[in-house]
Amino acid sequence: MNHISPVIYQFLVKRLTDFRLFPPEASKIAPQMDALFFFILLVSLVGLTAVVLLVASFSILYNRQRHPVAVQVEGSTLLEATWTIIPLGLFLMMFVWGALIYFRVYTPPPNAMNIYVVGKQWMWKVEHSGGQHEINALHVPTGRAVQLTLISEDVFHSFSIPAFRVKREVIPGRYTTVWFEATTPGTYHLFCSQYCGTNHSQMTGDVLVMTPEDYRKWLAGSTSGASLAQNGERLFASLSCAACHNARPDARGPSLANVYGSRLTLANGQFITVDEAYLRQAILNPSQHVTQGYAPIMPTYQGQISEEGVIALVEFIKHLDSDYRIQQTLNTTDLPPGSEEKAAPAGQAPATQGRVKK
Ligand code: HEC
Ligand SMILES: [Cu+2]
Repeated sequence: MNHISPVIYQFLVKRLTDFRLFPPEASKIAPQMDALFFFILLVSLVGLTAVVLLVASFSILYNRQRHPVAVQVEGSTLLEATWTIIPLGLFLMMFVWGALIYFRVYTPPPNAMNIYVVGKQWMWKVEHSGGQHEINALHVPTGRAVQLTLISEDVFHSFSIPAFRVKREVIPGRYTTVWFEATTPGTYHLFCSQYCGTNHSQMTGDVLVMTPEDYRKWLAGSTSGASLAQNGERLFASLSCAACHNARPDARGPSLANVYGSRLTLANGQFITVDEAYLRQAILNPSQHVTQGYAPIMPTYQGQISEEGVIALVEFIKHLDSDYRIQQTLNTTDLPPGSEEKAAPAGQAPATQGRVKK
């Protein structure tokens, strides 16, 4: 080994000792995903071997020296049925198996803990609901379903954690979600897996999987003081949302308490279940879906709030379970002139037109 350069030698040693054909399996879905992968790989290899062997042996058995005159074979129903039905069965198996895993991957369990991820050229910004921020890092506990709500601030990205067998497009203007349950503490790679500009290859990070106790300690030690919902409450006040959403009987906008998860009737008669994506749309593009019983007077906030600001507002509205909270917010907001005399006595029933509770 003396005759190769020490740099190359070191490089080779490092590459070969760290070399893995496969990322570790660190999530609940990973072994299931791999089982399907290896099944497909096995079927492909068996198929490939059969084809190569047949081509090779036929070219020897039926070459021109042995068979100077070609014999026409008119067909065999049994043979044709066999090579149609067996592959069809195998492919249908792959399809059904794949579909089952697909539905599992894209349907987060209802009790999943939510973490927001904002992608931008060229970094990942992570927001925990406790207000912890991270850049190019994601801390998660083991044994708990974690849902990621992803959005891009600029171009298309793709969020990928190979050790979890998880990958999802990160799109500007729309929330996408993915979920996983980490099983093994450790540090894993996080990649942007879609070419997104010059420094795409640097859009990487670490996923730090911790035991629940360590995770709790990390959360406590990394808080910035205000939770996402509290930041949202501040924005709600400073953007004067409460001028209309103040839960008074004569309010111009609907009460937002408990709106998350409820079913709204829209002006066009459609029903819609309010989730994060709907709240985001309602703030940035209010004329798209107008709630029944209200005039389309809400201004758009497109371009005025960053994606992180929208996330904070969405979290605030998600956690809003009583009108009391908004009225508190209201007291800290400068009301437009003339709205004071509209103040309703405390305890007044909130405006809940057009809303059906789930
Ligand atoms: C000028 C009054 C006005 C202001 C200011 C206003 N809204 Fe609205 N908002 C409305 C009205 C009216 C509706 C119902 C009609 C519709 O859907 O557009 C509404 C609907 C919504 C909805 C959909 C939920 C539902 O029950 O219909 C959300 C979420 C929302 N607003 C959030 C906000 C936030 C956050 C702000 C501040 C950034 C804000 N609004 C500022 C008037 C307002
Ligand atoms: Cu990217």
